[in-house]
Amino acid sequence: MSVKSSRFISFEGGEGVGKTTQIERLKRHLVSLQHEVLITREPGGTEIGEAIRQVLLDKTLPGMHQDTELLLMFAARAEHVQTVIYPALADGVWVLSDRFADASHVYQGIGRGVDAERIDQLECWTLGDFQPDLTFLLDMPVAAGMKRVHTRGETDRFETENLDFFQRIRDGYLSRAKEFSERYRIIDAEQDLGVVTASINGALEKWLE
Ligand code: Z5A
Repeated sequence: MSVKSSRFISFEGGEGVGKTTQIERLKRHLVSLQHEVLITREPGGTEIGEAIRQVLLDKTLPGMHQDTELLLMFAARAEHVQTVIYPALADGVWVLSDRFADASHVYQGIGRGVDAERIDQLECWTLGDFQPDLTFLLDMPVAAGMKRVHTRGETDRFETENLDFFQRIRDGYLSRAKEFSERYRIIDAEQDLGVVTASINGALEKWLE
């Protein structure tokens, strides 16, 4: 794949950390710098991926086996990279994704307890060595993030999990950020909206230097 000046940036973190809000703000910033930008998300980002997302988030379908959950995440991802992400990057478009493969390592691996080797195998099959160029981990205490989500109202199948699960997710992301520190930037997501945005823009500028 020949990539022009494009970059692939993912946003990760637990519940209610502000990924969706900040990704829109980063897009505005990048557009002001004359970049062409595509926002996408996982699970989702394609017609097939969005249909898979509905199944994955449906809380009237409790008790989904962890292997099924993992395979559906990677099925949606295969469609996403092949039909949206790779073509956009090849066209010189910056791609900002609300979650990517790190989420499978953390939610299905550390959260659900799926064997890490299985996740690595699926990742190798569907992505080869393709990774985000940069990953923003929006980090904040679990209870504060859940409070934000619950004031929003309706919850999905994941959001019905307990505090222990989400603490494992937070810890899992922090240890992944440490392991892949060259591409991860940890952002304190508990700060005011504008401060979080400034931290992200500042980290991006440094990364681009
Ligand atoms: N999942 C998985 O298990 N495996 C995988 O491989 C993948 C995903 C890819 C769907 O993800 C679920 O899929 C997710 C992981 C799993 N599990 N859950 N739950 P999602 O990204 O669609 O759902 P989410 O993580 O729950 O996102 P969210 O709840 O929409 O949160 P967010 O996008 O990070 O936050 P937000 O919508 O921007 O903000 C939440 C609220 O807080 C909103 O009212 C904002 O106005 C407010 N907010 C945001 N920032 C601030 C600040 N700084 N101060 C005050 N208030 C703020």
